[in-house]
Amino acid sequence: ARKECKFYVNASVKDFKNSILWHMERSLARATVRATSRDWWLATAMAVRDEIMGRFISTMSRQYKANSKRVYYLSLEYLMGRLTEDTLTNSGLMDVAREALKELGLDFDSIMASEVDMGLGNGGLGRLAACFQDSLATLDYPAVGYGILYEFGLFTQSFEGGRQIESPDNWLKFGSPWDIVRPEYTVKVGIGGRVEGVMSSTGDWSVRWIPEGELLGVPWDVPVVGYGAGTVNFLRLWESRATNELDLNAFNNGGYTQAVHQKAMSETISKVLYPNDKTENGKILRLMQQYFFVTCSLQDIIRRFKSLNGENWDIFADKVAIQLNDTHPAIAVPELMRLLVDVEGLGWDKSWEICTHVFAYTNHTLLPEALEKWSVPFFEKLLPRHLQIIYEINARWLSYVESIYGRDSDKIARLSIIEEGAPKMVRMAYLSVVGSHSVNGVAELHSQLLKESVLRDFYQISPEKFNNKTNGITPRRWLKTANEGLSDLITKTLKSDSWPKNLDELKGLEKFAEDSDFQKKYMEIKRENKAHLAKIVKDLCGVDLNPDAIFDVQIKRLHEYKRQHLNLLYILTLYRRLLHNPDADISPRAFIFGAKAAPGYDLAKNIIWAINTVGNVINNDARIKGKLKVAFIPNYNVSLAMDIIPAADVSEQISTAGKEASGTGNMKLALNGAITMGTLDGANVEILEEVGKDNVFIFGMNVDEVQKLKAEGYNPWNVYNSNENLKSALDWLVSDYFMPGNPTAFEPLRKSVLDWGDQFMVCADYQSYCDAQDRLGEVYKDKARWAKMAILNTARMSKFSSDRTISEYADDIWNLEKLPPRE
Ligand code: 26M
Repeated sequence: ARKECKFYVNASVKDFKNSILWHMERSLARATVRATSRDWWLATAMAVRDEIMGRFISTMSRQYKANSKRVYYLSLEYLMGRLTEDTLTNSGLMDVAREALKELGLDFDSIMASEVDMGLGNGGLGRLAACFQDSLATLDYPAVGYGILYEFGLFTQSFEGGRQIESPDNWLKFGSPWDIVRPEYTVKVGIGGRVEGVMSSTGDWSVRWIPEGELLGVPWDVPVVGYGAGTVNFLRLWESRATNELDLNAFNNGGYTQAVHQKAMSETISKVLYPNDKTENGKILRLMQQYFFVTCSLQDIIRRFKSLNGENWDIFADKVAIQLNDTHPAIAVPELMRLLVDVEGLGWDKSWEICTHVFAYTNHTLLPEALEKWSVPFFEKLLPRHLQIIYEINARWLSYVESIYGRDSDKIARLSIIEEGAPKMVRMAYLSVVGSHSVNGVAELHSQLLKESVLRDFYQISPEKFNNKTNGITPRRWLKTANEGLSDLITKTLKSDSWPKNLDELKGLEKFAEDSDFQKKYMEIKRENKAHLAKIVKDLCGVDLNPDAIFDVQIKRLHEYKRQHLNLLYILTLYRRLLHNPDADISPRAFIFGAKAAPGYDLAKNIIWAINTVGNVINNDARIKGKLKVAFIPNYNVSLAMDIIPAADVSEQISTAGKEASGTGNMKLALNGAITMGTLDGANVEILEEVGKDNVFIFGMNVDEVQKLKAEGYNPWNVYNSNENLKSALDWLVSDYFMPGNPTAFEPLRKSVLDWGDQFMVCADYQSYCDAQDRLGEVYKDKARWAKMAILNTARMSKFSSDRTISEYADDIWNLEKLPPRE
C-alpha cells in the first residue's frame, strides 16, 4: 500500500526568494551584487530555517504536553555532513529553493557546496548516529541526540608526495546557521578531588564527592527535521566553558595568570574530536570528554524529568530510555548511580533498578584491541567517586556470579569489570553489559559472534539481554538527496513519491529489471553520475577517468582489517597482466579510493602512500592505453560520499570475515546500484540474502574457514611461495619500479602480510579475490545483464533503511511510542 506523504511546511518560490533576499540584507548586511557563494548559502539556510522553526517549537510542546517517553541517544560522534540540502529535502522545499536560486541567476549545487561539513565523527559509528537521528524524526519518535560540540572536527586530509598530511578542521570558525545556544540549560561539571563521608540529617552516613575543579557545559541545539517535517527533533551538543567562580577565586588569591590558564584548560575539553576509530589507550582528555558530555546529558535528562514528574522516580524508566553508542558513554552507568544515590538520595537498590531499566548498549566491534579499558589510577585521579561506585557495582555483580557458579576463580576473573594487572583496568564493555537491560550487535553475524566470543560468559548468564539490530541508512540523504536522477526515475516509474518514507515500495522496480527501456534510463543516469564524479576527480586528483570504465569504489576508514591493500594487490596484478599483453580484452577500470588513516597508525599511512604511488605510475603509463586508472580522492567525507556513491559500479567490501561488525557504506552503494564485491562479513551476508547470489560477487574464506586456518597455523609464506602472481605483486612493490631510489618505502606493507604473520589473511584470500574480480570484469561486458543486476540491487535494499532499524530499537529495546502531529 502506498502511503501519502504529507509535508507540513510550504512556501512559494516567490516568498522563498524574498526570504533569501531579506536575509541577505537584514541578517548578512550584504548588497546582492557583492554577495559571495557563501553569502547565498547562508541566506538560503536562514530562509529554510525560518520555515522549520515553527515545526521545531510545536514538536517540543507536543512532546512536553504528552509527557511521553523519550529516547536519549548518547554518542561521542555525529557525522552529519552538510545540513542545508538535507533539510531542504526533508522539509519538502528542495524544488522551491532550486527554482528560487535559479531565478536569482545562481547555480544551486555550487551555492550548497559553500557549506562546510559538520564532521564530528570518524566513520561508521558516527554516521550511523546521524542516520538514526533522521529516522527518529521521520518516524515521529520523541528523541534527543546528545554529544559534544567539538570546535575541531575530524582532520582535513591532503596528500604530499602521495603521503597523508593532516590539518585542523576549524569548521565553526565563521559560525553556523544551524546551532542555537541555550545558555539557560548550562550545567556544572566537577572533576578530580576526593570523597568524603558525611552525616545526613537522619543520622545516616553517606558519601559525597568533593571535586577539585568545576567547569560548565553549555548546550547548543541543532534541529533534526524528519521527512515531511511533521517532527523536528534536535541534537544537543555540549561545549565546555570555564566557570566564573573559578576565575574569581584564583584572581582573589593573586593568581591571575593561573586563572586564565585554568580557563583555557576547561575549554580544551570540547576542543577536538579524537581521530581514532579504534581505542587509543590512556588519554586522560578523552576520558574527560566522555565524563563531561555524559554528566551534562544526564543532568539535563533529570532536570526535564523532574520538571514534568517531580520526584516520582518510580516512573523514571517509563519516561526515559538511554542508548549507549558503543562504550564511549559507558561512564553514564556509574554517573547515573551517583546522581540518584548521592545527589537525589535514593537507595542503592532502587537506583540500580532504574539504571538497568534505562540503559541499553550497542556494541560496534569485536576486535579485542578495540575494546575500551581505562586504568584504575586514572579513574582514581579524575573520578574518585565513580571508581568507588564501579567497585560496588562489581562486588555485587561478582557475588551474583558466585551464586551461580560457586567460587570459580577463573570464571570470576573473566567476568570481573576490573581486569587484574599493573595497572588494574576498568573494562568498559563489561560495565555497559552489567548496567544495561539490552546488548545488541549491528548485523546478524556480528551479534552471533558477540555471543560466542567477547561476551560469551555474559551471554551464558543473561541470554535474554542479547539481541541484534542490523544497521541501516537513511534513504533521504543517501538516495533522494544524493542521487536526484535516480530518485526522479524511481518516482516516475513507481508513480509514487512516498518511497523515501516507505522504502519497501522499491520492490516495485523488480518487474522493470529486464525492461530494456528502463535499463537504458537507469544506466544513463549512472553514466551521468559517473561523468559528474569524473569532473570532481579531475579537479581534486588531476586524474582523467573515462565514464565508460568500471568505477570500482572502496570508501571507508583505512584499516588493515578492511584490506585496502588486498585491492592494491589486484591492481598490481591487473597492471602486470596489461604490461605483458597491452591488447588484453579487459573491461577498462577506474579504481577509486577514499580513506583517512588515524594520524598515529603508521601502517595505514604506508598503505595510502603505496596506493598513491602505484596509482601515479599506472595513470601515467601510456602502454596500457588508459585501461587502468587509480584515483585516491583526498579528504573523503560525507559530502564527497554523496558524489561518489551514485557514480559507483562496484562496491568493495573486502574485510577479513568476522572483523567488520556491519558496514553501512555497503548498503548505500548497493542502494545506488553498485554491485558488491565482498566477503561473507558483517551486513554483506544479509545483502547477499536480499539481492540473491546472482547479483553480488562473494569471495574468500568465511568466518569458520578463517578460524580453522588460524587454528591449524596459518603461514602466509606458503601462499606467497606457491602463488606466482602474489609473489610478483609483493616483490614488485619493493623494487624501485614504483619508487626509484627508495625501494624500501613500502616494506612495512609487504612485511605486514608476510613477516608479521598476516593477521588479516590478505595472502590467504588473494587468489579468490583475483578470480572474483576477473569474473566481474567479464560480466560487465554484458550490458543488459549488468543493468539487471544493478536495478535488482536498488529494488532489493529496502531492508537496510534505518527506518526499519529504528522501528526495531523502538519496539524491542526502548518500548517507545510514536508521537505524530495531530493535525
Ligand atoms: C576510541 C577511543 C579513542 C578515540 C576514538 C575511539 C573510537 C571512535 C570511533 C573507536 C571506535 C570508533 O568507531 C568505530 C566504528 O566506526 N565502528 C563501525 O561502526 C559501524 C556502525 O555500527 C559499523 O557498520 C562498522 O562495521 C564498524 O566498524
